[in-house]
Amino acid sequence: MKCLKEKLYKKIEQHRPRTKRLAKEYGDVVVDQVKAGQIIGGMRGIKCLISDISYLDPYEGIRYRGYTLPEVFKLLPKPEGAEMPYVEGLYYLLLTGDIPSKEQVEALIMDMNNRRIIPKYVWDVIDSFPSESHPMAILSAAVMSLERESLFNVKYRQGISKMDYWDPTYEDATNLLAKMPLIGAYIYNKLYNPEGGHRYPDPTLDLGANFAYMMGKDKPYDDVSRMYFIIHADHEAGNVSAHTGHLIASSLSDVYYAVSGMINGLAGPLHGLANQEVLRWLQGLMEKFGDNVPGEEELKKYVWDTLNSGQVIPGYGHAVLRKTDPRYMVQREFCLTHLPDDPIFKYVDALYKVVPDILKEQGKAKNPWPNVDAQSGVVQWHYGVREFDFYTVLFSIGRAIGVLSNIIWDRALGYPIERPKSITTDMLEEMVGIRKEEPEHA
Ligand code: HAX
Repeated sequence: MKCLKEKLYKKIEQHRPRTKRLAKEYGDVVVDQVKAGQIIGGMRGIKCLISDISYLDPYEGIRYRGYTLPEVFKLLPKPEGAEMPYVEGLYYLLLTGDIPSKEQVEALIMDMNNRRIIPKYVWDVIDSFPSESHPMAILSAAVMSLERESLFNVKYRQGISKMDYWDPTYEDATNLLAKMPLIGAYIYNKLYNPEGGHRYPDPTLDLGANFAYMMGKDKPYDDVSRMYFIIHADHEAGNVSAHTGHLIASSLSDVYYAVSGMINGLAGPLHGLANQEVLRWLQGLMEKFGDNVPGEEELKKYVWDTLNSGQVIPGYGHAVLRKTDPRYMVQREFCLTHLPDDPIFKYVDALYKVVPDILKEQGKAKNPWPNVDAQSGVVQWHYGVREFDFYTVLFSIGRAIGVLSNIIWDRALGYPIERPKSITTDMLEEMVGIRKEEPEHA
């Protein structure tokens, strides 16, 4: 794909002196300090990673290359008659920082369509899994199995210069991105639609429309897919999935290892799996009350019961955000337009009115507002994807766009292997001034 790759190379050449200058001339400037609470608290808030792909402001939410989500949805080119933009356009934006023209996106779509062929052994790997396996485990293994296709590894063994690492990484990343929707749809059909559900991709379609086609879903599921993959693409660099991908790739493991690891990190209920947990939690509520949303008091009781049993409210809270997640709002607006009477949407909306106040009253969660996962299952459910174990696979396809873009830039800017320092509890106690007690047996 000459056009995007050439543009990317120009951007890389422009950016390299900035990174070099920071490292050489400003390496000793202090930009943050680390508190003991951050060391035992999951490194929360420590400024120690760099990513130009996206930035997450606690009150404003995510910006991709400086653009808010509403701006991204407005500015990126769309297929004829579609409500949502091309996913491929987002990949272009994340890689270059520029909003592409429709022609540029169409050229990229054609290029990605040529990268969709999947070796038979990948289907065999997927087929070899028992049908009770979690789709995230299957996805991770399928991506891992593709590792033998890595061009980066071939070039590395041939002695490629460090300055050129980004090039085969771009090839690997774009190949993987083109293939992931096929793998995801194949997993869905294997697990939930085994009687003839599998469809080969249609080379005339863009990524979102092709995914809908392979899932066997009619319009507007193509727009749902585009929206879903775009909002999940990146959330700056410190979240578990993005950080895992970056960390693995920092040892020069190829993108297949990195994205498989990213998928494994996303599969935790505090992160990507929260979207399936939201549906599971909602079902408990709906089993009790059916399609008629109960009154506030009954909802409040259900929320308090969950909290009092020691569980978290899935889909609420965030490590960085301190307001309602704009990714939640994008989906809420879609629901208000397309499925205002959907019973689950009504539940989700009713909960939005009671959960934040309850979390505030409980006084533990730093952010009482809903995150992306509180809404995303609702949309999928409405359009017939009701096997909620599958939802995080959709998240993974979206998240791969950001993680892969970041890895290409990591290689282009020559970021080193990641290696923070750990200390022992004894050391930390000493650093904060805790005096050692006499051992009991002394
Ligand atoms: N329900 C109940 N309690 C919550 C809560 C929620 N939704 N969110 C936070 N808390 C609790 C924490 O468990 C913690 O309790 P303890 O002090 O007893 O350990 C306390 O409030 C302080 O936590 P915090 O600082 O506000 O939140 P963290 O940065 O530690 O964690 C999480 C952020 C997203 C993991 C957290 O808010 C949570 O568990 N939310 C529910 C699960 C969820 O929706 N995850 C998806 C997040 C978005 C995402 O990554 N998507 O992929």
